[in-house]
Amino acid sequence: MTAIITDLIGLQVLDSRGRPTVCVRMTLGDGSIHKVSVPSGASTGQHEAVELRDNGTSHAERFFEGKSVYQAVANINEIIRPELINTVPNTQRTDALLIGIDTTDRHEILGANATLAVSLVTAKAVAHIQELSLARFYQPTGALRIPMPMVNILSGGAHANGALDIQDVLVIPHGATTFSQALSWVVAIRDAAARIGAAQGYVTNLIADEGGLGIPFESSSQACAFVTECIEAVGLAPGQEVSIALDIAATQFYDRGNYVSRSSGKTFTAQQWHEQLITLLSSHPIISIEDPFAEDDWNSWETFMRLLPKPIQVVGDDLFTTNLGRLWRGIENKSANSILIKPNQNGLVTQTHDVLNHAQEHGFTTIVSARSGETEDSWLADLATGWGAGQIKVGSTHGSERTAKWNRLLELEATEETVFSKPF
Ligand code: 2PG
Ligand code: MG
Repeated sequence: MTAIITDLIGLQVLDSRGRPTVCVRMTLGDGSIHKVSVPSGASTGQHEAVELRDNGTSHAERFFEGKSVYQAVANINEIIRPELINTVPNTQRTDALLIGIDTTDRHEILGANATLAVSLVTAKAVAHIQELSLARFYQPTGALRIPMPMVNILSGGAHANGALDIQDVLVIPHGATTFSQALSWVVAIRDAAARIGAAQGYVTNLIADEGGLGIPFESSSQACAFVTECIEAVGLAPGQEVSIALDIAATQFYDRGNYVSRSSGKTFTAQQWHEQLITLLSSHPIISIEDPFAEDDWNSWETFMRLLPKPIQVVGDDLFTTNLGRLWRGIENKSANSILIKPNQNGLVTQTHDVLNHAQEHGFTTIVSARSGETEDSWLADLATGWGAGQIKVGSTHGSERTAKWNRLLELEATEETVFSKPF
């Protein structure tokens, strides 16, 4: 039988930060080989599925500062492999098997880095058997919807050693008519940021984890004004053709009810922080804001949604952690109107897809997202497209782990019947 799994091997590889991560290789009876590597976050939410690291266990060695993933790899090779060998790959069955082996909600025993790798490689293998790309496996017919990119220009927070309080200042090139045009605009803006920043006397060769510039502006407002200037400098119209998106990643600087700004040295109550954000939104061409409040500060999210000064996308990342239960709460209480979809926050492909579908059914926009620690793998681009996510967030245009995803989207656009998604 050519469609049978003849081998499954887990191994430890490195991510874009030089930290260990899980890779898995599945061989089928027809001799084909399918590989998946999984990403890893830095600004992780506490409700995410558990990324198994060897810290403090017998597997840990003195290298990799306890961050090795030998236990997760052993779980693939010793526990999962025997269950899958000589079976026909099937995504539903694999995910059910993984849930059966590890009944904890957050994949604490096997590790979400192990489960996601196996879950995804199964999807890749099934797509191969059907002679489809992963994107076409999820959407076999009709024009594929290439997602609108949300691209990092400036980085702060956990990705740039706190250069800014907020984590990302990004741009959305919503006036572009094709993905390749959108990407060319963003590359120009990113280059302009380096050029203009240097001319203004900033150090612009500090490249953050996701390829953005780690310029230590005094305030978020100054950073937004700078990005607006860069959009104008390349001849594009801020607000009409290209707008700003922010990832505040507020969980990172939340402390017992307060938001503590490192750059200004000020501590804000939730109410004061709300006012700061409203001023920011009213002063700049911002159309999307992610994690404006901390992951469990639900009340502040709900008040914020009720009092928005203009219609914008309010995205839950740490708030939802790609978890259906948390999404339900957010839908019922109108805590946000958009969700970031990160497969490794969830740990299983079928469940991640379910979360995305539920969000869309309830009028939420969906943004499929990479992590700050990435690999050269490009499956995310196929998932975002095949699932009709609408938007994709991959970091900046620098770094092969980022361009692998952009380049895959360029390939899909050049070789398939496609339409380019509008952001909302
Ligand atoms: C985020 C992601 C990607 P991390 O917060 O949205 O930018 O960061 O992977 O570190 O959680
Ligand atoms: Mg985020």
